[in-house]
Amino acid sequence: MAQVVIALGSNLGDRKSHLSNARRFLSDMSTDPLVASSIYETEPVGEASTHSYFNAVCCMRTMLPPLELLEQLKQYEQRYGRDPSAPRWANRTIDLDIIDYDRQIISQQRLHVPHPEYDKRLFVLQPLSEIFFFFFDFRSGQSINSLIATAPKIEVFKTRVIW
Ligand code: A4P
Ligand code: MG
Repeated sequence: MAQVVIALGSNLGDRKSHLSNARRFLSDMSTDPLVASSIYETEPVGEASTHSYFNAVCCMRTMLPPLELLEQLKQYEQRYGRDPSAPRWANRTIDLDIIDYDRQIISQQRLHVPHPEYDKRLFVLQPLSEIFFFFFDFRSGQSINSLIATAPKIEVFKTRVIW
């Protein structure tokens, strides 16, 4: 059984509903109760992203191997309005990224885990620190607080949105 951290992001349409629906989907897939962070409103990173985001992080458990899990996430994104031909980092209804899969390093054409650059993204690190206070990057040994301190600064607000 693998413990998996998924990052959720939405900056198009009804962002709260997109996150809530995706949370239910992850919960249904998880063999154990899902652990979810609060929703954070975050400044968009990258030129192709123009609207502010709702971001969150969930931790699930699954028997699915990494590539099968990725396939499920990609199918879900397309069912829920994500345009697969949009350029990288474009505005999106829902983005589901595998941040960590059972503390493994995976380097395949379609899947890189830990997710590239998650350790420099406050929109992932801040919600991650809420559910995993003792998280550390197992490659560098850096604690989550130290990653947060050194990541490029963007505006990140913890919301009280119930989801
Ligand atoms: N892929 C490789 N590794 C992974 C992985 N660990 N998890 C491949 C998921 N997918 C992975 O990803 C494109 C392809 O990467 C997939 O088909 C898969 O085979 P994608 O998630 O569909 O596209 P993307 O999101 O545009 O690219 P990427 O690299 O995931 O970018 P990010 O990191 O998601 O950045 N600003 C704020 N504030 N909040 C955000 O959430 N997100 C982005 C996108 C930009 N700016 C943002 C946010
Ligand atoms: Mg992504």
